[in-house]
Amino acid sequence: MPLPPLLTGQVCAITGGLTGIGRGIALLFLSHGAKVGINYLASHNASEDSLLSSMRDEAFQAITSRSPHPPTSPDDVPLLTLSGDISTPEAGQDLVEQTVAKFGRLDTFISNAGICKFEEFLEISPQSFQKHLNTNLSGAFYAVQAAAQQMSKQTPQGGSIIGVSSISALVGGAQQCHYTPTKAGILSLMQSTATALGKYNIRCNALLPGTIRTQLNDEDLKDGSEKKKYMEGRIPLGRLGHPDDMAGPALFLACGELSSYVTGASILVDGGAFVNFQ
Ligand code: RM4
Repeated sequence: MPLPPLLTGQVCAITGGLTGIGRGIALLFLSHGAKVGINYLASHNASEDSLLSSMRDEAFQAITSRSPHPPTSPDDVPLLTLSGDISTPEAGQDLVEQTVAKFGRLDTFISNAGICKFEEFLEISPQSFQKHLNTNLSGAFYAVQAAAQQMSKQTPQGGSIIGVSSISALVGGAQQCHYTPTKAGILSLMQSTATALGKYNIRCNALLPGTIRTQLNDEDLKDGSEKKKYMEGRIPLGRLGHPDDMAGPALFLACGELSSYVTGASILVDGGAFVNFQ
């Protein structure tokens, strides 16, 4: 028996929502009755048009499988898609403003957009370092600030902010020296914003995905590679994660009925990898 819709009428916005973890969360939230705005980086994916239209179709099916009153066609799915480069302050503001203009308010905001290019530390250029910092950490800061400005002024006041950090906030990665500090930064951002925003009834929490198979690690974890075999071997649940594995924990944090006293927390979703030392 599927769960009943848990986010009926809620408005959510997600950065980096067209692919990977962001897309998985957006689809589950839509199926639970939420209205969703997503941001994505234009032309970042060769198949952008087909990703956009397949998302509407998948959302339509997901909603139909759960809701007693599904929309009549994929065109009626309450999904807003906006392109924008999240490393600029304007992209986060635009996502918040347009989501509110279309759906009326903002209940949950998920800062998810991120990049990771696996590179040897001795070869990381200043440009590559800056790009990781600007997209992953500055982008999260600007977008979360825009979301919090909206949530603090709306009636009823408040909301839930989720920062997609990583197991990489807690452990190192030899080819991720430009990336892991940004993920530690997002964890820290959620801790500080939780303390700053409690007075506005805004909860802030970090999600820490383990090794989730997405386009970020397409090359690093390609089928048949030693690295893929190694990673699968050190995960007690015996498999890499799937974007859908992140969606349930995000739903918990979005749903006030389930998590109203949870703020400043972090949820590690890694199949047990972190604790599996020996
Ligand atoms: C994660 C973690 C994973 C890696 C991705 C790209 O945060 O380090 O192992 O595959 O980043």
